[in-house]
Amino acid sequence: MKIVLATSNSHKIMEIKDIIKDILDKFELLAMKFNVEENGKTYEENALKKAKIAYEKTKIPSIADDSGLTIDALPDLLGIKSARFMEEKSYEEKNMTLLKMLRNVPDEERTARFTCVAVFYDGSPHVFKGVMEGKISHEMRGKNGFGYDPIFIPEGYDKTTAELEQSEKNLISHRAKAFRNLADYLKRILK
Ligand code: ITT
Repeated sequence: MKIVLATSNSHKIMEIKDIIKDILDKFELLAMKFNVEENGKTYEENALKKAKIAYEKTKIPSIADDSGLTIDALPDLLGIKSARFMEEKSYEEKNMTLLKMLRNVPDEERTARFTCVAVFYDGSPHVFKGVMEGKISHEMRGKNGFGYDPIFIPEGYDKTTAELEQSEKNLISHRAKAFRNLADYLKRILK
């Protein structure tokens, strides 16, 4: 059996393959890019749109995720618009800008969370959600991961997710939580 992983983000592909590695021998995972306008109002709408377009184009059951960072002190700035914030700029510039905006915000008000909604679409949608709570750091730290990882400190840690090894991030991340549930579902239907 083949399953399409619809994403244009190579970091996501690496993370997802690692998270679901124990079931990767059960099917062939084909990572593919599709042009999708992400204009939904929720992560779920966008993830469903990506997975559905992939399924309609390939006729193969398809997986997609939509994800983002919510910073409580900057409501509405990122969230489902996370990929489009300062779109033409590098993540170094985006992260620096966010840190500047939060310059005078004390630790207890720097709360934030990453959310991921993963959808498996095979003619009908199967939806899995994961959240990782944390706070925004005072400076950029670490080279691993991608996107906003250098400024996000998960709850219970003193390192950013860019300072964690991929395997550590994949134990606790929003994407790991969503995709572990998706993998459990696939295990059941592929039996
Ligand atoms: P696809 O839609 O093609 O999968 P994308 O990068 O556009 O790729 P999203 O629409 O889900 O993905 O946008 C999510 C953005 O949120 C992503 O580009 C990052 O800026 C941020 N983000 C999501 N998960 C993240 C993570 O684990 N670490 C750091 N940043 C993350």
